[in-house]
Amino acid sequence: MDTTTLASVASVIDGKTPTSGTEYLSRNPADLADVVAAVRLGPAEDLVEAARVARVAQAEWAQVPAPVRGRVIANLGRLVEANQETLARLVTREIGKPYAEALGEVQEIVDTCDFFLGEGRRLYGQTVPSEMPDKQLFTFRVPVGVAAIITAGNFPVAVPSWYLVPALLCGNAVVWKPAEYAAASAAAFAELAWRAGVPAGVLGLVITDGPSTFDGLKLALEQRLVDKVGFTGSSAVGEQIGELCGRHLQSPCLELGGKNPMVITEDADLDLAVEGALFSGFGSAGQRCTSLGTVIVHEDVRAEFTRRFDAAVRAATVGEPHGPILYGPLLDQKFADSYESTLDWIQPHHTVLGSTATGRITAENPRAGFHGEAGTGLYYHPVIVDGVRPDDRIFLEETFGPIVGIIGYRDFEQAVELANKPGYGLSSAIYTTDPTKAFRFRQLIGAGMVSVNNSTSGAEAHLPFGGNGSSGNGSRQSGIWVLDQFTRWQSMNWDFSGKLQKAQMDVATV
Ligand code: UN1
Repeated sequence: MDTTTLASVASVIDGKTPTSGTEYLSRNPADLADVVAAVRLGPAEDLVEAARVARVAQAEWAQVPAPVRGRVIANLGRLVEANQETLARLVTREIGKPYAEALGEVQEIVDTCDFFLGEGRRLYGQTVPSEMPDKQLFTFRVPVGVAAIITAGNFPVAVPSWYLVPALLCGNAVVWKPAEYAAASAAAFAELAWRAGVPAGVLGLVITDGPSTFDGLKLALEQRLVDKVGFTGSSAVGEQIGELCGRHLQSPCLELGGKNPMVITEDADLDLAVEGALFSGFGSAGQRCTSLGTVIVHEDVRAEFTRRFDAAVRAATVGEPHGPILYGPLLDQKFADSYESTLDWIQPHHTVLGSTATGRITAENPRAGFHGEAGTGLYYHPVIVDGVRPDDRIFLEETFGPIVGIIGYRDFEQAVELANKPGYGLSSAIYTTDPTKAFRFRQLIGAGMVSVNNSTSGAEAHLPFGGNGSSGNGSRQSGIWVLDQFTRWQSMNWDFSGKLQKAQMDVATV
């Protein structure tokens, strides 16, 4: 895979590139002068056309035996593995993800392919007993049809693979709309999928901006060209997508934001908790949906935890993504702009304990540009906000940046109540040496994912991934559970008695 020549990126529909559109420059956030790709943003019609093509191609793809589709997924896994470093380098260059994390991200695709390649030989249905003699009941998984997958750019290839791989394996066609600021990474991944044997019509790549995506999706749904929508992104946009799908009686797969809490009990191993808070609060510059939002720490250990956490943050390096860093720049200018407004909320009434690589307390300036020349990259200091209050925006809203709040608690039930308060329900963590508290936390927390003595981020690719409340509609990705998103159950009953046996009426009484 040669990504150095990937200078222009556009929609690819049925193997062809439409020509209309406006130009957007995908820039390296570590060095804004470095243009990664000229991205052509197509009109809403691109999405409709891709869905039209997909509708036709899907009928044929569904006839390909599932084990053969599994072979295609196996090919994809092998190709991604063979191109792991090239793809990771492109991801790092395009969104500033630390190279070590980018390698891990690409590995997540390989893991997903590993998991699903064998599923082609299973996709089990069931045989079910009937209430009547000489009659047999069955269930089958059937593909949903055409899936429109709209993904974010913070995980520009791994999270899309969570949708694409199972959707294709199950016999669906996919129209994929990646984030425009990560379009080059997406195009490189799609290229590998086509090379692996996914037919051109079965996977369409659509590069449009937000409003055109929404318009295109609306039209495609109205024309009954899309049967399932998968969306990873903000809760606000997720609500709009949910509303649109609901009008067509569809239930989308929504993977939205998070304000993920970490409870630290009085008996916790504080060094372990500091490590977990550092990784999940500041890894990927806090731009994971699973990033840590607020530490909820017992008052007996709060001062000590805060001291150690602050020291760890001060010791960490922020900077060039290929260096030995904790995190690099923010993803893109629009994320930097929105993070700037978060910094505006916290300024007036908080003690800001964050620090820079050089150890300067950031209270005076938790703003950009401390690595390299000012203005060259979208770099931000890490910020710890001690003493957040339960009705503060910083406690309630996702920030998607390198900022972590701290709040104290006295009573365990109160800690769980605080953990649930923001109304998101994606990931959560508890650091404790008391198994009773760990289980109690698991029972009471509203999150889809719970870590015990581990960070809120870093989910493995074969457990159900997803959230509740503002984090999603309860749909789950990853592992076998995602099959329920991309197949529908069909039941069959077969009466071989040679007479009409009426269910509920002709049943033998005992
Ligand atoms: C996301 O940020 O959308 O659990 C997904 C994690 C990753 C996935 C994050 N494996 O941190």
